Amino acid sequence: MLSVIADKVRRGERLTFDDGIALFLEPDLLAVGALANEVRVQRHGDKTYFNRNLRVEITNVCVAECLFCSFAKLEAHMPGAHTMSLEEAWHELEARMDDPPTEIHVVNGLHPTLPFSFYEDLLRGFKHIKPDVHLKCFTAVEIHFFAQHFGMTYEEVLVRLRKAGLDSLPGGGGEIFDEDVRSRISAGKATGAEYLEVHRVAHRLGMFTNATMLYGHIETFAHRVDHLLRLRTLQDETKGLQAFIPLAFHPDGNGMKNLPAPTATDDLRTIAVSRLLLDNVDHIKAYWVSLTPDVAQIALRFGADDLDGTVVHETIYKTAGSRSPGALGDGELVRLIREAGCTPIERDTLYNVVREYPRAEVPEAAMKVKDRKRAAKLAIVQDARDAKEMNS
Ligand code: V47
Repeated sequence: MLSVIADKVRRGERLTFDDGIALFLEPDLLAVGALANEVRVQRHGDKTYFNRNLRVEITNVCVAECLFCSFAKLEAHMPGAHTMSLEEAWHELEARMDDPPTEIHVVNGLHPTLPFSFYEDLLRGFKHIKPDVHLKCFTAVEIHFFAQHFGMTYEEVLVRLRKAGLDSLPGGGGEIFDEDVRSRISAGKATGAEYLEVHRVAHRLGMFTNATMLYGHIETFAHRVDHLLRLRTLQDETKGLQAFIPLAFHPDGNGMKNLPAPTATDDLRTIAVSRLLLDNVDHIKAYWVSLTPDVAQIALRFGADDLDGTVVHETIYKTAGSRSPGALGDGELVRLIREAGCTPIERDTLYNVVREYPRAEVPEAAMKVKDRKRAAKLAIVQDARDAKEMNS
């Protein structure tokens, strides 16, 4: 069966729902990964992207009750509930202006009482501090909530936020589109159709967005394939999706804590199947916070071409049991990429190249200790030179 699918992929033929299921059931995981890597290499060669981004989670107060979420608090007075003031949020950026991020990624709970002007002021303030920072803020679920809560259409919400500085939408809130699964794990927020419609409207307005899928809980392979194909259909229509990010379920401290987390082979297979089915989406992200840096690095040879970014200050996965570090320096991301035999590219949010790093001649791990030390020293000197050049 895999050889039939491989022939289709090599002929540039579109894969079907049944092909997707067959890829999930194929015993030879490495062969599925190799096929996905072929597609990845055809699209991007060995280029592997990352960016310098700052995550800001303004509030964890949220009226939705998602079973998988360990981050949200239903009401503002509950222990652990927090909402930043605008000044506190802006300070997150001000404090990093020595080595500023190129992107701010904001994810919030659905807060019942913050006024719409709070979100507009938030964006304006960030742009005031750093006019060229890219603001990737508010998931489609949040945009749907704003529309309902403030009595606006999706278009009206997006137009007002764009005027205040919004540049693109992150992919959060995709979960699983299947109506039955979605109503069981995340009632009280945008449906799959509404999530897709927000993205459709954003694309129509000329914005780019990302999309996600939360896998490894109560859904089946059929639900995952269905999710991927609904995204592929949207992308055929709008071409506005930049990247797809499969998110591995983390069970600690949430309403599905009795379920085991997906294993590394499931993570790698899901990345590979996503690459193969989403033939019209350019980038597949191996989000290291969700996968761990180790699995994310291997995923770069299973179809993924992007590690997301430095992600300073993430708490959604931390509270759900992630053992990934809180942030990775660009040097660490570069090393992970190089050791996977790929060429690191620092990008901005829209995939413009900020800096291309040379590919490692010899994998660092293959060097003698004294050469590794020398290489590390040279890299530090080079980084310092580059930083000086960029600042002059
Ligand atoms: O929307 C919440 C998910 C998302 C858990 O667009 C969980 O570039 C696993 O969307 N286990 C937020 N997942 C993160 C996100 C994201 C990350 C990186 C890049 C981009 C992008 C977007 O995390 C939420 C939800 O779907 N999530 N709880 C959990 N226990």
